[in-house]
Amino acid sequence: MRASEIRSLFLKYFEKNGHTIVESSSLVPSNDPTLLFTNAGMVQFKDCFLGKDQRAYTRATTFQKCVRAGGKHNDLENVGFTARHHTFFEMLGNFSFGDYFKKEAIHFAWEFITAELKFPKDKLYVTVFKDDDEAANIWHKQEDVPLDRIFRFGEKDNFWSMGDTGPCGPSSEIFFDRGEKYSCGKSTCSMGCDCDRYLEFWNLVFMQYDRSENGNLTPLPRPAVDTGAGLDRIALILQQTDSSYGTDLFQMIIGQTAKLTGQAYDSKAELAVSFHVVADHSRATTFLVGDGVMPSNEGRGYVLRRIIRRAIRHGKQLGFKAPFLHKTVSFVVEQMKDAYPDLIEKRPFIERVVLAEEEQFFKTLERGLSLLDEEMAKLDRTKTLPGEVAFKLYDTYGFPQDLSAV
Ligand code: ALA
Repeated sequence: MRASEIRSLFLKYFEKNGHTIVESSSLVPSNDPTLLFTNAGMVQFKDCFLGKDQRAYTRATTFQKCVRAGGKHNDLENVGFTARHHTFFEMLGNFSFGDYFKKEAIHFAWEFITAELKFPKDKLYVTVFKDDDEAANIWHKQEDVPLDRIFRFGEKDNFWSMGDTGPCGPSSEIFFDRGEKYSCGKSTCSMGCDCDRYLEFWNLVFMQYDRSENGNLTPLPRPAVDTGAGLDRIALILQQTDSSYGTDLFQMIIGQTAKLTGQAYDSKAELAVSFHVVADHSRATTFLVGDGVMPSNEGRGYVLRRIIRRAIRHGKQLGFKAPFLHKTVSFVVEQMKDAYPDLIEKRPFIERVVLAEEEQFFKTLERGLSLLDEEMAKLDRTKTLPGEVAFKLYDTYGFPQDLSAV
């Protein structure tokens, strides 16, 4: 099943179950100074959860553009190294604003996964918040999930908050066991292990509280539901690829990048990391610039600048000697324009902004990289770059710290 089919199957299923289809909001949250970027599907509904906004509907469904780089949910440094982390991704979601709660949320998710997507039940596991007997009972009694497939975890894994403040609540996650082949091989590897075997692909948050700046939790006016499923992860499972980079969301972008640089792509070779980083960061760059974020030295613009520079650094590994990112972002537009038609009109602007940023950085890149190489050659096996070198790379050559750390 192609990603485009997954998107529409999801929306259709929830529409059939009384949800209003709402468009993805911008990556720049409107009127929310507490967040750098839209990092989840619920962001555009924050005030609905808080009871400050009344809509014509109490059930909604979306596919939402998200960026998790900088801020509370930050996956930047994992990108390229795992099968599943991205700076930009699309989150499928269904939401209830004081309408249904745990029973229905669990039922919808399970029915969609097992009846519509047809995931085999014997590959699925669920988790609940440690004290949430109610959710555990619903999984077991209502959906027949065996008790030994229901795990309980604490705050870190099963309590979700959008940021340091705002709506939050206990959560219940659904995992797919990809099999022994993807295990890290450690004797401790079991459900919940951070490796690529047990893939968390869906999160149900039972929104119950508003967290204030001093950490106090105030009950929401009405309990609500916020769910999120990673489109790329569902595609990975259905298309049975090694990582999300093997899915149709990425293959064309990677294939075209390989053609452009003249290097073959092999998902198992060391160079694959650089292909993945370039593809991931090209997506984030396309959508961020498309939503009006400009590279700069502060705030959102600085996160974008870091993403662009990291992509260029990896592009160098792939053999690019001149600006290329303005071309890979155009592959992203090709790939995504059916789902996000506004990209067609924005394309010349995105390419212009990216090219200007690339040209500027390429000027200092070579010199910075030779300094970095020289210093790396001096390092022993601890591989710690002295602070003053990292600072010089930043200050003189515009290398953000995470770029030197690649
Ligand atoms: N808001 C929840 C998440 O992002 C669903 O995981």
